[in-house]
Amino acid sequence: MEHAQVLSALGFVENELAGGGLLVRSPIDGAEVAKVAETPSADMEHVIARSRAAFSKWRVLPAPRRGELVRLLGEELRAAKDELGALVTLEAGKITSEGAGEVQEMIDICDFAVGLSRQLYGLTIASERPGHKMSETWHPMGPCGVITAFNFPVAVWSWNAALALVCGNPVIWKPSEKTPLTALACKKIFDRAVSRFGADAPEGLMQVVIGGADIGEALVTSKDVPILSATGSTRMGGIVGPKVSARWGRPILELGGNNAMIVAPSADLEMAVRAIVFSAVGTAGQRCTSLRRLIVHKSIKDDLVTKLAKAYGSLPIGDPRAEGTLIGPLIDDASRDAMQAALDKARSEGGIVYGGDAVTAGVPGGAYVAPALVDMPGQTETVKTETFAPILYVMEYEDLEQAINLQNDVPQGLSSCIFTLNMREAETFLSATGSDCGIANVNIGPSGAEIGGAFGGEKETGGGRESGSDAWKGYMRRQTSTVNYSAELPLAQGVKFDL
Ligand code: UN1
Repeated sequence: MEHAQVLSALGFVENELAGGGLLVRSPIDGAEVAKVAETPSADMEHVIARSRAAFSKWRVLPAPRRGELVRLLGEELRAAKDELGALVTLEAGKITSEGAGEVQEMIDICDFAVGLSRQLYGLTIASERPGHKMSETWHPMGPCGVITAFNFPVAVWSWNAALALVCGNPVIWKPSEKTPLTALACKKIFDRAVSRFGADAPEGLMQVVIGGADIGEALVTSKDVPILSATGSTRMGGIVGPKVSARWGRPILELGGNNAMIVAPSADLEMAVRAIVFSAVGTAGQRCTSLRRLIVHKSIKDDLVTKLAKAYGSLPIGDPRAEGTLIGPLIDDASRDAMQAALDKARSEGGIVYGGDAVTAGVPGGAYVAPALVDMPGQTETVKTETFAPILYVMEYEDLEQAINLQNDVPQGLSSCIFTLNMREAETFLSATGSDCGIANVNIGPSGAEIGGAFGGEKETGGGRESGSDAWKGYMRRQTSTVNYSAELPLAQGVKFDL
């Protein structure tokens, strides 16, 4: 689909995306797609006040009723899947199947959140005092700020928004400046769900704010935004996290990854090669879960590298809209330059680089690159640094303990995996002495997680959890209640305090 077609299919009208101060270019060919109006930073105070007013109404609706809005959102997303996927392709450069897959991830989290809206369970707890009952209840918190990155421009919002909304919290979303259109399209889709839902949805329940650091700063520093979920670089999280904590807000951080795969001697190499290629070069290496380090047993390293080099040699790079393309463009020229700089640095550290060149791929104007395989003599400084591009560093190991140490010896802790048919190795990798990451897989790659599990990681990845499992608890406050239904007033711990 052409730009104009995609935008009008999503309900944008002529001139709606003209004349604003934020220029949007498609990474596919550098063409100007829109000029989006930015939110004046002076408006942020009103945005936050609107969100607080929405909170006072939204929190008293029963959670299953709140879930109904998210159910309708899921329906609207199903109806708009092709168009929104196409806009993700246009604005973020993902291949068509990955654009659609990202929207499917949104639909999945909506389904999950609808079920969750009837399962915001607390505990009952045995009291040590006679005639007493203890329990805990989960309550809404207030406005939830969501700051997202360009690489999953819509799914990450939906993980946060679907949970926040069923948990009783309004949402204020600041998308990446590189991908405002997909956010505005989601707002339109959300508004369609709201109009079907009816008047129970307060005005300002989900707001999108467009702009740069000053807009983000308003969310980060406002005491009226108790939850701030931010996805992006470790550098960004290092600024945002302490500021939110300093005002006693709750940060949910999902930052850098430097994800590894250990390939053991017993591994099914054909399967490993497929998993490696998808996770290292899919999304042009721009997932936070992308595979960046390969730790291969020395007995199979040559064989695996030969197979990989062969697979890398025939990868279709080009226009992400074209059928058969597997690698689209990087988001911009700065990313391509950062990739080239990382490869130069790896060379200076003794790395042997295969591929990695900038290519035109038949589409002038985009930052296209051939993915790089880099044979490294060890885990150097460059290998320990996340570069958001398709670079795969290959290292060898002799025993599993050494492999696990290498896997863990980086500042980041998002995702990890092992390919092995040896049950002892697999279970060791998943044990307390194994991977130190938030995600640890066996015989699948580190990327492409389903929404049912909690998503996030340790160390410089920030420690936050989003999406499935009980990540919803991060969006609510827990209240412990003790009720005395006796006619006595015994104190806990046997304390006597008789008047
Ligand atoms: C991200 O790159 O920020 O596991 C999120 C995955 C996707 C989400 C990635 N489900 O690769």
